[in-house]
Amino acid sequence: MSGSDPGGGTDAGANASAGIDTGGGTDAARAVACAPVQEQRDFPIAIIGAGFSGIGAAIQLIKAGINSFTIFERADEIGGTWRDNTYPGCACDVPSHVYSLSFEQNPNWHRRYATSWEIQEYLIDVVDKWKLRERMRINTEITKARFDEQSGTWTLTTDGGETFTARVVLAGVGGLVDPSYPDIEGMDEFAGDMMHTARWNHDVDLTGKRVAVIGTGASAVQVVPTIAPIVAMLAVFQRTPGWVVGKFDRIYPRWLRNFLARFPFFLRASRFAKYWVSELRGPIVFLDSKVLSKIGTWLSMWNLRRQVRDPELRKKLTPNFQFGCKRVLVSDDYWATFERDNVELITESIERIEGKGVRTKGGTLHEADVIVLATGFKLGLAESPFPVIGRAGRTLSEAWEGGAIAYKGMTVAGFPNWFILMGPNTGPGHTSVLVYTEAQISHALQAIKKIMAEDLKYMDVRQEVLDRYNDGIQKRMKRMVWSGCKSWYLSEDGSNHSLYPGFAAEYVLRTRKLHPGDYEIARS
Ligand code: N01
Repeated sequence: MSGSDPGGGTDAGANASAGIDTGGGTDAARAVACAPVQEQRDFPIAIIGAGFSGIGAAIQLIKAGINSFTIFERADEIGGTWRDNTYPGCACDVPSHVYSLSFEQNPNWHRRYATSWEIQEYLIDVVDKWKLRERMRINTEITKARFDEQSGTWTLTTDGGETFTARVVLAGVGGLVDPSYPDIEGMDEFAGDMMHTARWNHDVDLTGKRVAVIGTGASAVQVVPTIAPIVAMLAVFQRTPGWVVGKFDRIYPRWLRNFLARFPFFLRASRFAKYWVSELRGPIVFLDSKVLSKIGTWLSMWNLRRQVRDPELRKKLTPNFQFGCKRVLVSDDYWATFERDNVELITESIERIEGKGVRTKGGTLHEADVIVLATGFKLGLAESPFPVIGRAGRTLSEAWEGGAIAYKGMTVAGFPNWFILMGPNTGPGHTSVLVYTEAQISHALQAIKKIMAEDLKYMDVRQEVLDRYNDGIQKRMKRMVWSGCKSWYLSEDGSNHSLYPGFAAEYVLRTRKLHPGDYEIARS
């Protein structure tokens, strides 16, 4: 991995003169900074979540010379998605040279699309390099956050009943974290093993077993081809077929990895090229354009034709919604798996689950020893992750009654100094989410610097600024392809509070500069 010296704190001198705590700022800050971090209860900055966004934010704080922060992580290890998703075949579906932190680029990816364990190892290496564990409280779930207007501080309560205070909170709790379990009758009756892809039970050996997979989304297209060769029988229950394009994955040979490590310019060039290829292809995936969708459809149909010869099977696997409407799936071998003798595609709806397997509407019982639920996630960024109580006692859930909205995906009126990472309308359907996350981190960092340098009590985005921004986002949504079908992108009422309707580059430009006028500012 490359990157600047973690101990260095690049702008420490400049920030100290601006009043930011670099270990030598104001008295209060100095006292805070001098206490061992594990004993502290009061922080200028708290980060919630030690996934990609929390880790990225912590590094950028350190690089800016801001050392007084802590990270709360509810699990016993860092990594978020990449700690939790360990199902066979789990891998990134965005090229790893782009799906990694720009300030911690990694020449050592073993393949174009890294496996989940390699991404998790990368994150652990980054955390160790920056000594972030010293600033972390693992096994500590934040269960409530309350803002006190008088002091301009957030009080965070943990599952253990402890309380901590912070001036600024960076909430990096993730968008797709908690598994979504289907509501199928008889789930409790199943006599075999049942597991969700996002909570894989590695004690269950699938070798020679009859396995039923429910769901055919991004997780299924990875797990199905991986387990098919080892199981006795695989029944895949498809409710809606998805568009699948070729992955063209490949192993990066040692000489190439050595070359990229030796000449980081080429590593950056690879990232740059992959980023722009995905950006330029973006409109095919997100614009509601018949012409562009045709290109996507053609590419996917070509992929189907090269993988499946049986016309009946092809028909069953062909989606009937516009390309891009649901997340486009990426795989070189998912469709081909259905040509195997031990794999069956079941398109009849599920009636119920019974002790011996899955019964479909026509009355057939598909016997199984193991059921795998590849049924996706609850959309975390559509709702408050835990009670968050802002100014005048209003909760974030109340503020989001009509749908989750945040100014530039980060700040909500009435919740001062609370910055969401991977917040509403900041997900991409076409490129690496980390491009957005990094833009949010640098935006929040500008606000933090201002708050600390000017000793502000708080910055609270103006309601009218937030509303205007959200109106613009929702207006643009009408030109996007996502409303034509049902997917996790959409809330119950059909509105989209998850994806950003445009290019990543445009979002980055839009968030590049903090405009203090957009915020109500309270001074100490
Ligand atoms: O979940 P999904 P996922 N009966 O919601 C079906 C990210 N991700 O875990 O389409 C029967 O896409 C449901 O059917 P339908 C990525 O952003 C990334 O696969 O609603 N079926 C669907 O087929 C992705 O978009 C990677 O009709 C039921 C499936 O379950 C997101 O996570 C890897 C059902 C759920 O598909 C979610 O992907 C994996 C029921 N009751 C995931 N309920 C990377 O590589 C649901 N389904 C980075």
